[in-house]
Parts: sequence; structure tokens; C-alpha cells
Amino acid sequence: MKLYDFGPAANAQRVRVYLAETGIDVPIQELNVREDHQFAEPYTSMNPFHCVPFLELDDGAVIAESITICRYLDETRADAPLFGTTPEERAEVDMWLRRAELDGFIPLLHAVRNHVPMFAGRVVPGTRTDLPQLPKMVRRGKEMAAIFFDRMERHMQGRDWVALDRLTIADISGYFTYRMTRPLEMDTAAWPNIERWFGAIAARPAFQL
Ligand SMILES: N[C@@H](CCC(=O)N[C@@H](CS)C(=O)NCC(=O)O)C(=O)O
Repeated sequence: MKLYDFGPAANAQRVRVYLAETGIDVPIQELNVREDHQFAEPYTSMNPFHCVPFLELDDGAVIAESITICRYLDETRADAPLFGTTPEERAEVDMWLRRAELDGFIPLLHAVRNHVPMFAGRVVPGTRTDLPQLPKMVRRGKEMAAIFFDRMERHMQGRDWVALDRLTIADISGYFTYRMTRPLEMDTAAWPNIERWFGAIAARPAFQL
């Protein structure tokens, strides 16, 4: 088994944090996606979506998508699963995971890709394109994520964790979602409960990347 990733890439970091929190050890090979290594063979065939991270199994099968990789490792290797242990726990964790991903991460991902100069010419992950960066996508992404954070703020009142009573994959996804408020210079004054939770998560050893 080998994980292909790139240290500075947020989606790669999500898996690295998962590995650190669970203590699962997987050999890692870095691909520099800023130098387009993902478009060269054999990597372009291994993951035709041209993104990291992706996990190569011993039989040659390839699993891409950061959360899918974490879920696979959780089901096959984790002593203390981060996706929940009972059907009810897994449902609660998955509910918050999907909310964080769909209502927060995706809108902010597109805001970042359309805002940060480094992503000019690469507004869609895993592509090189002449699609221009659109300021309207930045504004709308921030507006959509703010609606999610308003809802999450109420949920986090008196809570230390996004789901269950312990760290789960929902905290990892939530952390990387909320972290995008920083490069986008979003006003976070309305979200003190999220800020408290975010500070505590950021201080965990596994998150020192
Ligand atoms: N949905 C994918 C997204 C992966 C992704 O966007 N990876 C970025 C790094 S954070 C990448 O490899 N980008 C290469 C590129 O845009 O060319 C996942 O969760 O793994």
C-alpha cells in the first residue's frame, strides 16, 4: 500500500491528519502537483482526475478522494474508528461530514480557486484551463459558506466536537473547511463557538503539518 500526496495540498493534509490521529502508518510518495507531476505517467493513469491524494493498494487498485481514503483505512486498519462505531454513530458523523463538505468545503474551495493568484489557470482541481478566475464565484462561495457557519455556530454552542463526544472525521473535515476563511479574509466575528472549537482542533499535535 502506498499513499501519493503533496504536503502543502489541503486534501492531502486531510488524510495526513487522519493518519496521525489514528496512528495508522502508510508509506507516502509525494507528487508535486504544482509542477504538474500528476499529469505524467504512471500517475495520470492511476488517477485520471489528476489530483492528490490517492492510495495504491497492494493489488494495484487505486482509491482516490481524500475522505474515501480515510473511510477505507477506518474500515480496514483503525483500532479506534473516526467514522463512528455503531450505525447510529456512523449516521451522525456522516450527516455532519456531508454538511461540512457540501455546504462549506465545496463553496469555499471554489472561492479559494477563484481568488488566490496561484490558482489562476487551474480553477477546477486537476485541470489546466483558460477559464478565468471569477470574483462572483468568490463572493457567492463565501455567502454560501456563511449560511453553513451560521447554522454550525448554533450547533457548536457548548460542544467540543462537531459530532459524537469525541474527535471524528467531521472535525477533520470541518477544520479544513473553516481554515479557508483565513485566505479568503472572511469576517468570523459572528462565529465565536466555531472559533473556540477551531482553536482547540488547530492545537492538536496531529494538526501540526
Ligand atoms: N475531491 C478530491 C479533491 C482533490 C484535490 O483537489 N487535490 C488537489 C490538491 S488539494 C490537487 O491535487 N490538485 C491538483 C491540480 O489542481 O492540478 C479529494 O477530496 O481528494
